Amino acid sequence: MKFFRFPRLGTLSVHFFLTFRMMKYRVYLLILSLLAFPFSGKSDEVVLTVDFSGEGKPLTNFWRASGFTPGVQLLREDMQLTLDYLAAIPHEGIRYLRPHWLLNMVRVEDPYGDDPEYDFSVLYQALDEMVKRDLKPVFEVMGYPRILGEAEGGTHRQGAMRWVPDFKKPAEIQRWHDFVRALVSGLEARYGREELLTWYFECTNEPDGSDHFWDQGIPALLNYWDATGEAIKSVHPEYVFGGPGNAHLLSETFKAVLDHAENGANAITGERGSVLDFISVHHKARPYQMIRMERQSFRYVREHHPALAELPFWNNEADPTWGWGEAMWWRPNAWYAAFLVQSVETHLRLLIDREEINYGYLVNDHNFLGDWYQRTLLARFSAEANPSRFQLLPKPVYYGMALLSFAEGTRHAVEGYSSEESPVVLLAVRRDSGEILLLLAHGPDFGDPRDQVRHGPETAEAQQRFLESQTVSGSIALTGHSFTDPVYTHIRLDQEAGNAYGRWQELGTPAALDHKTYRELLSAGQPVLARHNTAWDGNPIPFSIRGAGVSLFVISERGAAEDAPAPVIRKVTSYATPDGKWQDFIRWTDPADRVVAYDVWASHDGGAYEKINARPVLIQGFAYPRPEGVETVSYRVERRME
Ligand code: 8U8
Repeated sequence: MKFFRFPRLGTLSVHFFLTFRMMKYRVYLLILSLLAFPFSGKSDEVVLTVDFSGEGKPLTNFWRASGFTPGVQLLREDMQLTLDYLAAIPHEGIRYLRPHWLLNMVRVEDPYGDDPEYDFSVLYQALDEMVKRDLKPVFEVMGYPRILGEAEGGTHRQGAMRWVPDFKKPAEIQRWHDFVRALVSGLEARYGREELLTWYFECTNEPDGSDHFWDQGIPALLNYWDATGEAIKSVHPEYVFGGPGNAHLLSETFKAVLDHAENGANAITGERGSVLDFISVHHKARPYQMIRMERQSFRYVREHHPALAELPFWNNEADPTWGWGEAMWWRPNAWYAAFLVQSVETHLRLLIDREEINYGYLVNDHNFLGDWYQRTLLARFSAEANPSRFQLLPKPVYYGMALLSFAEGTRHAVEGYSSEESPVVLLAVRRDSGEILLLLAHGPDFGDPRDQVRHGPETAEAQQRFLESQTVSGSIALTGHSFTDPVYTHIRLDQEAGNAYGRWQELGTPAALDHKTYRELLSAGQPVLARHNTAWDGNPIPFSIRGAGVSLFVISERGAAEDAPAPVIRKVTSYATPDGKWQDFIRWTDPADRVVAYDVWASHDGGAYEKINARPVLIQGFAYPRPEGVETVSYRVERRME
């Protein structure tokens, strides 16, 4: 059995000079972990059944989003390669991005004069990077223009003198209104009305969170709200504005915004009520705990503001815990991918079905730039001497988003969970293509994902041991389908399959990656095609997952994708690597609306085409560290049938 050690944990077990207090603390921790994991080594046997004969319920991807901060990172090349990766997730599996502080990119001269001029060019440059990849913002109206020239009356914020209105003063509220109107009109002129109708505008992030986000109190926030909402609507009444994206469950700010939206005196129109097109909250927890928090927030709305209860309800920072930058051992592992699937499945089963919530978007804030242990989709490697050059390795959480992207169509009920809070969940979907998709996730609850930050490495080790001792096996029985010559495909992501982090550890945790290692780790991280278009006899499909994992089973009619036109390469972008070489990212689209595995072929300097992927590619993109000395490369992408 492979045991993947967290490198920062290994050395800490032997300490000769423990103080008495530390000893006491360790004994306490030991007792705590024994109490927390009384059933170590649990092995579940589960028989799941799905009947596809009924109509099912429509399922569209309501989790196709991510977030990061600050927005100015869009101008960095490592974020741009990250965006290439997001755009390569099939079926627009990530379409929306929610960056903070976008307005810090705006510049203004003479903000207090009669006719202030705003310069949006840097903001446009940043948004262009998203829009050209078909990514759309959840546009938080957040941040403050930087003052050019004389900055009299400005406020020092985020490294510059900025125009920060006092939202208690009517003249400044009006000025902010006019600024937001100029902003949205400018966006409309640049990107078009049709495009903006697909965006979302949101208030400033977590106004009940730290002062860093909002420090003017609730009455001023409500004035900001009116000015922002009315300005957006004045450009087009169907542009969407919502919030409040509160950090704390049922906070005063959350309640005040709801009350103001329904009953408040509007600071701009003088009428009753304010704009609120969707309600957003931030509840970060393990899936079943997260559901309880969202249920509490939603029930508050239904009870106190029934008029708002039909609005789309979002959790747009639906992470396992807060603290994106703090190291957590489970982030490079399949548990985080399983968490995503569990989160989607529990939202459907326990909130959307039971509470009849009009659910908006479930957004994980997981697109930060950082390492294996931080809240990132890709682990970043770079040389200290040249931080603008980098290599990126997709983590299981990235491929989790990719596997989830296929889950659209009609969903069918699953029977056979051992309890309502089952550690193994299944999404059963019939796609419009006719494929049946079974997305199975095993994400055992190992305790609080923050415990490593609170209690240190021993707790993390205990959690990891517990997780790895949990296995589940069983089968999925299907009825009510009508295939004539079915085949099935099995894609795995777990401790053995798609574990680039594990391979990186076996290689001795190199801080810098040479080209060969980079290529090897890119390949090791890909989910594994355990079976591909294998005849299916209709019998229950067996599964087995040790530790955390995600398994995607796809059942389809044999040869169904064979006649579809070939995939089309959309873009090849070159980025420098830390060792002075080049990597190309090849991105394509595929007219076949199916779960497909690809091969990528390259011709170097006009030579014969050779296959450059060691293993089948399951996304619509491929990073290729180019061999040294090669000047031009042409690419071709093919669907793999066998
Ligand atoms: C300390 C803290 C507690 C909490 O409940 O929520 C927080 C949210 C806390 C600190 C920061 C905070 O900011 C949001 O969450 C961040 C995070 O790292 O979890 C980021 O994901 C977000 O950008 C930020 O909105």
